[in-house]
Amino acid sequence: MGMFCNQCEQAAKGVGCDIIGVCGKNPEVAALQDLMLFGLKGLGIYADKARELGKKDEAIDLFMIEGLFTTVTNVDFDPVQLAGKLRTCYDSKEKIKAVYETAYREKNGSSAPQITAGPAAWVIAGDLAGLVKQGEEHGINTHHTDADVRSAIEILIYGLKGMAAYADHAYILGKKDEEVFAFFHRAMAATADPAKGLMDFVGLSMECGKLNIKVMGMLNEGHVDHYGHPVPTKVPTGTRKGKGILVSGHDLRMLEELLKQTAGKGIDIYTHGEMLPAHGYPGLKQKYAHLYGNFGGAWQDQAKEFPLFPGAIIFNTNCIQRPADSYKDRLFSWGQVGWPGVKHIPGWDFSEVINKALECPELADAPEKEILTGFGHNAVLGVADKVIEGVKAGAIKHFFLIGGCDGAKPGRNYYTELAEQVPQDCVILTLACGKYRFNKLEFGDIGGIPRLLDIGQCNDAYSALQIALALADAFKCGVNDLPLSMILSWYEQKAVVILLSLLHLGIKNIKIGPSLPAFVTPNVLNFLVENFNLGPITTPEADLKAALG
Ligand code: SF4
Ligand code: SF3
Repeated sequence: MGMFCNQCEQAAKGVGCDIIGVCGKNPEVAALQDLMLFGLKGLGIYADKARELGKKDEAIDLFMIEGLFTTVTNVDFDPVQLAGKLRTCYDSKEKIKAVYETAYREKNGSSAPQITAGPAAWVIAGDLAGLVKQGEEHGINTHHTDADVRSAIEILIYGLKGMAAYADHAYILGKKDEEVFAFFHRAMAATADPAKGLMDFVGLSMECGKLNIKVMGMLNEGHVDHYGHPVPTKVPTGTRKGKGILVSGHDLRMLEELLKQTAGKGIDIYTHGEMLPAHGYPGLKQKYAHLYGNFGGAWQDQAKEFPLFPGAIIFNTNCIQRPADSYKDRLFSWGQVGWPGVKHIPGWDFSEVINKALECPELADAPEKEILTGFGHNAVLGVADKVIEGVKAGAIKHFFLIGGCDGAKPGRNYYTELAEQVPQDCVILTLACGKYRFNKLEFGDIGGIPRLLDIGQCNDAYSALQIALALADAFKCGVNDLPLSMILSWYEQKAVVILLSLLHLGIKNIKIGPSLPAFVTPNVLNFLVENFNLGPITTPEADLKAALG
């Protein structure tokens, strides 16, 4: 059985994983995820047509988002779980097809034209082996016969996957948007439309970037509505004596529920990876004293670090890796996450996780240094006068946004070296899990403003944009004219959609690394270079010189 996947930065040999995923995705799971995309195209076709006739179904809109999120790198590796979701995908497609056909008949007095081929006509196989076989017939290479068009389709689909993850978190916080729902369907339908060409997918990708700003804004609003604006907060790292649960992922609402259910139970809650910014929210940190500290580094260190955390561990989103036997029995998944043999918590009752934490040995009294988080746009713009004064007086010469995903490749040391070499009169803004490359280093401050400002999770790219737009406004210039350089690291598809958002805003001269996406063909790359001067990272020395020159 073969596979082909090139959606993330780890794609084998910089081309694609074709025997087994570097992430741990095997050919069976790869086929099921490919089939999920195929099914979602069919669902998108009918949901789009139904909308044209004024009909919609929120359960189906939500499934489009969850289905896409499921196929993000390091989310769902469980074939049985995936097979269940494929059944929901098929049933949803058939349901919205019926809605469309009824609406068509009501409007036109005749039956809707039947679609007899492609994803809209998909009939689900009866068992797991059949699903895998169907998935094998609908891999990435079937998206289009032309390599450049296929590349543009992949950019769009990966952008949609990233946006789906953010839209799902926003939905869980009660934020949803009709324009966003409609776009997911329209864009997925377009990827199956033979009449669409390269520039259609370029246009849809830019639209995806635009809507993703809206989605990240909704998520930001959801976070702020529930938990207040983040405030600069010192977070202990290491552990303290007592029982503990480690929460990894991005979902703050799930963390809140766990905090509620563990209150008074003598269990400390620790954040891992992208959950670190949770400590900055007053509605979490100030309300729940047992939200204690942050443990470990970025996602790729989990197999090394989780054995050192003796309590229960739960993933609410990416990035899960193959668990070692030493901690598999105290590991849990939630939301769209899945790994075979890892206990999945299907709803909001975390008793099993809590009981496991109480059974597990206590954590050691082993505190490490504190780190700072909580510099969302509200906090940074609260000291905007000081920042602007600093720039005008020459005390702050330049801003560097060094952010994005972390990963396992040795080339990612670039980001540590870059941060270390940023001159003393420059401020570093950071976000997402790439910050673990340097967030325990000392950077000092400039006139009371810390030189390293942790804006938050990857979705807080929204906050970074608000800061950049406010600075541009204060200096009466465009974002491209600011003394600001964006040097980004990418790994999975959320980084793809954030890049699309930056490109939609016309932001130029972005550098990305540690390597360029395998799904971008030379012609598409030329397009990006010509229009946006997007380029790969080189060396810290050369990139700093270019930025400051
Ligand atoms: Fe390979 Fe990345 Fe695809 Fe996993 S998600 S199979 S590592 S390209
Ligand atoms: Fe990290 Fe997975 Fe992307 Fe949210 S947790 S940024 S890699």
